[in-house]
Amino acid sequence: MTINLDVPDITCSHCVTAITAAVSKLPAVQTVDVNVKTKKVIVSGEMLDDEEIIAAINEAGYEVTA
Ligand SMILES: [Cu+2]
Repeated sequence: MTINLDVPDITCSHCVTAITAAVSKLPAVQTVDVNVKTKKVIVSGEMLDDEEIIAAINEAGYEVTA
């Protein structure tokens, strides 16, 4: 499965690195794609918990809008 999230505050490669690191730590996550242009985070894995992913992104300092 994949989860698609909008994170409007993604502005540079630092943001990409921070969000990728935070989300990659979650055990169910297989891949994390953070796109600076579209400001989207696309997460793939088995049995993903979107609440958990959103919490990890929030902890990294970013808000998820959708
Ligand atoms: Cu940045």
